[in-house]
Amino acid sequence: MSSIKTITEKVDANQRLSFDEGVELFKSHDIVAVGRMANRLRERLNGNKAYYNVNRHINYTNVCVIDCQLCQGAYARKPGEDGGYTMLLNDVFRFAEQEYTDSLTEFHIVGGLNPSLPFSYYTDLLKGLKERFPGVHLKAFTMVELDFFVKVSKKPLEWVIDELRNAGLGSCPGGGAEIFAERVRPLIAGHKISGARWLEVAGAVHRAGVRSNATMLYGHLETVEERVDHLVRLRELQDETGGFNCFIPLAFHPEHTVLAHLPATSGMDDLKVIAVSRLMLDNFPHIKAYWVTLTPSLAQIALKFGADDLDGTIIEERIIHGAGTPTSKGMTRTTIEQLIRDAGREPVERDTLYNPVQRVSEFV
Ligand code: V47
Repeated sequence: MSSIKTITEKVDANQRLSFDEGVELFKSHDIVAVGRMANRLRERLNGNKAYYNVNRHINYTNVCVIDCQLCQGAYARKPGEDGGYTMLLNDVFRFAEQEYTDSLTEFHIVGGLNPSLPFSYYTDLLKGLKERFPGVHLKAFTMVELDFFVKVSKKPLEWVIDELRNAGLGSCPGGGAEIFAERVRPLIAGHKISGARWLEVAGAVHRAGVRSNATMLYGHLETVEERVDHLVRLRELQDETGGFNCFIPLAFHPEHTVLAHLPATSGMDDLKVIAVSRLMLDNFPHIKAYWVTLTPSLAQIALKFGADDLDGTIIEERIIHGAGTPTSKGMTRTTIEQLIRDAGREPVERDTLYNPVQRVSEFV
């Protein structure tokens, strides 16, 4: 078994950590040592920069045929159930117009698996948004949605990805990964696609030249070994394709879900997940501290524990707010930049693909 000292020496020598070392890091109570190690690697990769973007979320439907314990009731509704909604395309465009400002660079678009929508809904949605907002990057559809589109269209996955890209898809968000391990995945994600399928779809997306993100939902029924397994599987795919931009650990919010009896994650665990993710995912360019699940204060501290990105300004995130996260629904650029500066980091507004955004005007 490696000690924290041996692991530190490996990290400093730029050597890859093993599965067992990942487990060892999760089991350590020395959060300061683990955090310092992750911070050194983060500074080697990203210097003093901390990234954010100006984005808005569009959740086009909450109707979903999957019986995920983590989402049903909190956000998702079964077809025909009270509280379900599906936006007509014109409603999507009207909503986007309301949300749009000159400083917006990304729409983050995800929804439930709604069997009443034809595949053309998704391509028309992208085309309609691209026509109206040609300068805004469309980060749309998780691997779970892409797999569903294959079933809806009855066409190969590669065809689905091509059609979406031709319609304006810029990249894909990292949702739906949950936790890959076969034991625990069905306990939180019902009949959602397997971890192996999620990775297969992500591989096809990357091979088509489209970049994507990856997430891990933690703080429910998973073991630390299952967390490390998730990270190692992502690291292996990234070795193969290089198509992941960023990794986002998502702290589980149990409120309003069928897992409401579970305790919320602790600050120690949240910071440890950020740090261990940074250390294990040595081939991921960015680690995002998602302020919506962590709270802005903890996300700020995470910038010293391995994270280099805070996600965006977001107004109206529905999925995790549906499960009771206490954070506000949006932040201004000024607030995000201040959080970053107060952490001693240099704020960099980025676009979805991490190119710096140059602003000529004052904050909007
Ligand atoms: O896949 C669902 C998670 C994800 C809960 O790619 C929950 O840039 C906590 O993927 N408590 C959607 N989490 C969000 C997501 C995301 C967020 C920000 C940026 C990016 C990106 C992606 O939210 C779902 C699921 O894993 N989730 N319910 C809950 N109760």
